[in-house]
Amino acid sequence: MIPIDDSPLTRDGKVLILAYDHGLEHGPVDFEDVPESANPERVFDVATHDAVTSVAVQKGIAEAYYPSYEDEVDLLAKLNGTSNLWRGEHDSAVNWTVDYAREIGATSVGFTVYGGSDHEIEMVEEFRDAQEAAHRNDMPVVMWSYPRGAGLRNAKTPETIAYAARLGLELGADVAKVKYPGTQDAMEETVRMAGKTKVVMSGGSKRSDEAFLSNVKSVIDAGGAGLAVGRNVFQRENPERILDALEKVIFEESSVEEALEAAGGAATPEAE
Ligand code: FBP
Repeated sequence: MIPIDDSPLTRDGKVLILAYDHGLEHGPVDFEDVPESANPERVFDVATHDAVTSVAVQKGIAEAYYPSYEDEVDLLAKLNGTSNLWRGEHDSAVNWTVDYAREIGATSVGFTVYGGSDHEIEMVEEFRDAQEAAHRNDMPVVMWSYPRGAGLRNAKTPETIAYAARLGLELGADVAKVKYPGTQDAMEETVRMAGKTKVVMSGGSKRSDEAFLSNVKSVIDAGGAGLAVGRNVFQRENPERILDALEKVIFEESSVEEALEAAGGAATPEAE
């Protein structure tokens, strides 16, 4: 673990990562509702919002688009990732090295570990190499800690999510990105298990402003550091609006109601 409170990944100790690796992980289906979301420039433009601490992308997007945004946006290199076309046991290819990510301008790295997969051992060993290389270069490491695999039942129970956060601490992640465990109490336990590793919630599929912001508020109230979010931002017609509200909840400790009011009132996704 390295001190990360002075790194661009954090603002006042909090984190809001805008994740945009969905074209690889899920495919074009994630861009269907808002066709312009397939254009990475739209997401980099959105990432210039003050609420966003870093944008997380894969190598190809970083190489092709980041040079135009390097003065305005902080880059988190998502080092591994696998397409939804892969039908085998959960695993993730390492697509770029820490050194190459640094050359492109990344200041932090992200790495998925599927604890419980038949490939857990190799994934953890790959994580070791990336974590050590990143820390030698003072780059924070975010673990996408997602217990998954054919032999793993109930991957989303609070106990499993707390275990996922603990994997982050044990394996040297500075930030563990986990699914929301369902309640604030469960989130508190998840944060407790993570010790000095910061915990951020994985955004998940698109839902209403109120439902999404309530989850985020519960993470902050539980001592979590924030959020790594993709679909709940880029699948909205007006991503800036939800970022205005997220800025209030994450960095200003506002209530959901105050945040929505500041962002111009509640809107369901359907009403956008
Ligand atoms: P979302 O906020 O859209 O869930 O994005 C976060 C993220 O971890 C992405 O980095 C990744 O592409 C996706 O979720 C993985 O989602 P899934 O849980 O379906 O594998």
